Amino acid sequence: MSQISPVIWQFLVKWMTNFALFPPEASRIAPQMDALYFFMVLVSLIGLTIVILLVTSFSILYSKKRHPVAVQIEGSTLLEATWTIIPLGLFLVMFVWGALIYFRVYTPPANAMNIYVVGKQWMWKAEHPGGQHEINSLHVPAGRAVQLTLISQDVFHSFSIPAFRVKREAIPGRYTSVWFEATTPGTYHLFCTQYCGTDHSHMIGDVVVLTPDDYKKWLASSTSGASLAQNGERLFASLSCAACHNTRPDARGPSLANVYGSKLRLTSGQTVIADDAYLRDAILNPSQHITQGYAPIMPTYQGQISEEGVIALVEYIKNLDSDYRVQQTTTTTDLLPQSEGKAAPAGQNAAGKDPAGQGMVKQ
Ligand code: HEC
Ligand SMILES: [Cu+2]
Repeated sequence: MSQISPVIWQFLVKWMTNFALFPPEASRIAPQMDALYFFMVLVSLIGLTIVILLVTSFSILYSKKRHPVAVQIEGSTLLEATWTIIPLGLFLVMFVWGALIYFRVYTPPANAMNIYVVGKQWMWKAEHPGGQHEINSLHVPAGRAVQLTLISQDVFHSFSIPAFRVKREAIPGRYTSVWFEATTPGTYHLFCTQYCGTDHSHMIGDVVVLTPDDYKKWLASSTSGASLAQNGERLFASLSCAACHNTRPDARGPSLANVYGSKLRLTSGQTVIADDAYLRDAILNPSQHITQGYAPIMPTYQGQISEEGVIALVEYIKNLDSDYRVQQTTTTTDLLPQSEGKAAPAGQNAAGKDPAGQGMVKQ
């Protein structure tokens, strides 16, 4: 007997770690998520125990041998109220608790650093603001809020990091986001958790959590020479966007400086916030929402720009402060991880120019 139990124990431990049934808790949200999970397991176990006890004791107490003649019971309001209200209370606790965690997971803090992730059959491509890109791996610093902006290039995928307890769908045509703060340096699994075709099972990778110093080193060693915003600047020039979007007084399109995060009034009377998703849509489906005061002359770029290209353009527009130029310093690593919030430092040339003076309708 004493021989067997350590063997079973070892087997259990090995099984738990190797089969990843219970992955490590490597993000800030993970222990909170697990607490709710354990609470639910506990409630279920208590419920199961009560049911089993009642079934066995009743079948003994009220067996045909002891009670040959059945007695009809007409019901008890007290009893029914009890077994309704107690479970209702328990389920409401789970609901509120779950909702609180849900909102926490899907509301990134304002100072989160943003990494774009593009899913496609069958790989994950990550794009860092400094221009570093990687496939089926994701390097992030520990102790810092990281927001992922996800999109798919083809079908639905789902991006999941079990050790962080986060998961989010990557949807074609729409940005979605999720955030986490990794706590422990190490390498963790990354999965696509939505069946997406033949090689779905190969759509896996590693999340590498580095200390902030190592992360800086990694950024420096994997730089591609140009930041996302700079790639966007190049695309902006080569697609002739500047023919309409420029700083000339007779420009045919609105100034895009400072447009990110602003409120735009549309000809339909609606007001919209120009977030990432809106910028993407403004480039691909311009006729869907015309900014007030402008003619619907912007051509669609649907099918002409890759998802990575759109990301670069969006990142470029996000970093335009007053002029159609991004700072050269955005090339490298110094934009991360100290600078909270915006990826690129604000331009020095911000002085004096009022972007709203360009005829942009802003509230
Ligand atoms: C033929 C002129 C023209 C070209 C070329 C053009 N645009 Fe536009 N763009 C406009 C006009 C006019 C609007 C405002 C009306 C509207 O919303 O469609 C606009 C709106 C936008 C908006 C929404 C922001 C706002 O304030 O309304 C974005 C973002 C944008 N353009 C980006 C681009 C990008 C990126 C390119 C190049 C890939 C581009 N545009 C090429 C004329 C143009
Ligand atoms: Cu997939």
